Amino acid sequence: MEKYNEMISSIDNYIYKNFTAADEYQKKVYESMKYSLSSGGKRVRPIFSVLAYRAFSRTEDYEKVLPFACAIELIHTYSLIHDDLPSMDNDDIRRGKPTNHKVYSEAIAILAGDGLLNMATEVIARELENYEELDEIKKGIKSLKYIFTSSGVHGMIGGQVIDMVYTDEMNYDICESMYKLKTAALIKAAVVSAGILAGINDEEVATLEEFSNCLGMAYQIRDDILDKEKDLENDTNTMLKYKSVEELEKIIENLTLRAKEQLDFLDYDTTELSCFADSLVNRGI
Ligand code: GRG
Repeated sequence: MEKYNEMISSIDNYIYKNFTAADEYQKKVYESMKYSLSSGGKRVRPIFSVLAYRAFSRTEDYEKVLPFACAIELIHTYSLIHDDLPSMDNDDIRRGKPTNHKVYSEAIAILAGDGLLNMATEVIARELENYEELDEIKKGIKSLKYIFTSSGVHGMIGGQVIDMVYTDEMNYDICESMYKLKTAALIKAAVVSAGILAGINDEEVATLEEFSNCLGMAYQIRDDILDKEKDLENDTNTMLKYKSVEELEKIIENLTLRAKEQLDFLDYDTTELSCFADSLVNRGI
């Protein structure tokens, strides 16, 4: 990940500049939001936004995608805070540190998650306010819509609902649907919203959706393999309940291949995107 350090600094600067002013009453919730934003996240989704924007706009400059990339990281962070709550996964530790509600209380953790989700909209709206060209405004709104649809009830939230509600009926197929929504949807939001902003057409959007779905699934399955011991201890619903590590390695390989085939259909230089995808699915091995 070292090669992305400069990009991560730009992303982080953009994120933290939203936290400049807080009066006494808001300090606690701001602190709680910043705690989870700065506790060691890899910034996978905003890196995807930047790489996709650079590829599909055919430019090196990525200033324009930063509000969208940053919004997706804010949404990702809220989802992790809420996922750890006693009423959801009830986790004490995330990224090797106490979870948000353990440090700031359950009430503040809920509000910090809400605050981050709200901030995601504010950041994009503030950017759109400065757009002047109609075509640019349309692309910005389409991109915004894509992000919030993918993270909503028909996307990430829907995946979390499957996780919470279908525990007893869980099987391989339900688990696959859950991964598609819970994990792949937000990765898809990052890649596709950046593509839309860069001006790709509907056919290219569909190709990128397939790329992101396959990659998001492979990313989650790699996560399952890496977290095998912990998940077994907590009886977490993962694909390891239905397939062996060897079978899952094969599935990762096929998904990655299918993801990269999609990039070959696109008439852009997607080398960086493909390289980042490889580093994610091969992490820890
Ligand atoms: C509460 C609405 C709501 C949704 C929660 C994201 C999520 C849905 C739950 C978190 C637990 C989980 C297994 C999510 C799957 C996605 C995933 C692999 C998250 C971790 O993403 P990384 O690896 O995390 O990018 P870092 O820590 O690097 O930010």
